[in-house]
Amino acid sequence: MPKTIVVIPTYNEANNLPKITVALFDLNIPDLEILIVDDNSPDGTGAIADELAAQHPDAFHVMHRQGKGGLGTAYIDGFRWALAHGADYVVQMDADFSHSPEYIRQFLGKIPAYDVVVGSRYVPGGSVDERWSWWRWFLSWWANSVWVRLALWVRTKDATAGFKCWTRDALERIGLERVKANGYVFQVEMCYIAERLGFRILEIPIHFEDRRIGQSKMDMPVKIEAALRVFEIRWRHRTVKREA
Ligand SMILES: Nc1nc2c(ncn2[C@@H]2O[C@H](COP(=O)(O)OP(=O)(O)OP(=O)(O)O)[C@@H](O)[C@H]2O)c(=O)[nH]1
Ligand SMILES: [Mg+2]
Repeated sequence: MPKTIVVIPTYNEANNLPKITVALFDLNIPDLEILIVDDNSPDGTGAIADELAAQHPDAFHVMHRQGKGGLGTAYIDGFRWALAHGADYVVQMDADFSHSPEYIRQFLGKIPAYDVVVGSRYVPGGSVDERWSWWRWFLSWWANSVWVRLALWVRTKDATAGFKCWTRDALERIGLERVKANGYVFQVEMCYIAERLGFRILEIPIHFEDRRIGQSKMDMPVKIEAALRVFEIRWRHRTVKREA
């Protein structure tokens, strides 16, 4: 049986963590384990994760980091841990139910025929929260379907997607030490390297729901910074090439 490790970074997800854990274990996927990467969340998410680890000692693990270190490094640390602990497949997802655990079965059904499966909002059948204003929808569509595609020439329709399943081999070939982005563009950087390396990438449509608890932090300065950082990514990986 291949081993699947679901890596979930958390910062102040005390209310979501127990629920997402139940939802994941209820999938009854054999050999599925969860790794939480918590950054000493002020709301006590780390202690809740420790309780869950005590309840499921073989299948639930926690990495405690000292303070808010950002989503990108949380994923890199989590991926490294997953590889070191024998994962064949690594799923990345948020704790806030924007990424419905229901899709994981579909992801695993397509792996390992693909190197990475992406839960995509912008392929036919994909959608975003009905509560999004047209302006928010337009900005997100423009960022993904126009800006990133033009700036980086990526073909992936949802280059900022954060819900993915990687094979072990794909993460090893990426070489996690070369991934440097830590904010919202972390997902774009991973996508760009995957395309440069010629990975077989499959986008599966998902419905993306907004977090139910808590407020979004994606304000305009953060968006502009992310938009400009794609050039940094292009420069950094200019020599990365598909292996023969
Ligand atoms: N460990 C860690 N986790 C983080 C950090 N920042 C965000 N996260 C987690 O990463 C996932 C995605 O972050 P979100 O805050 O949901 O980002 P978002 O979906 O763009 O924004 P929202 O609209 O607030 O949902 C969630 O599970 C967060 O708890 C961080 O600095 N460290
Ligand atoms: Mg979110």
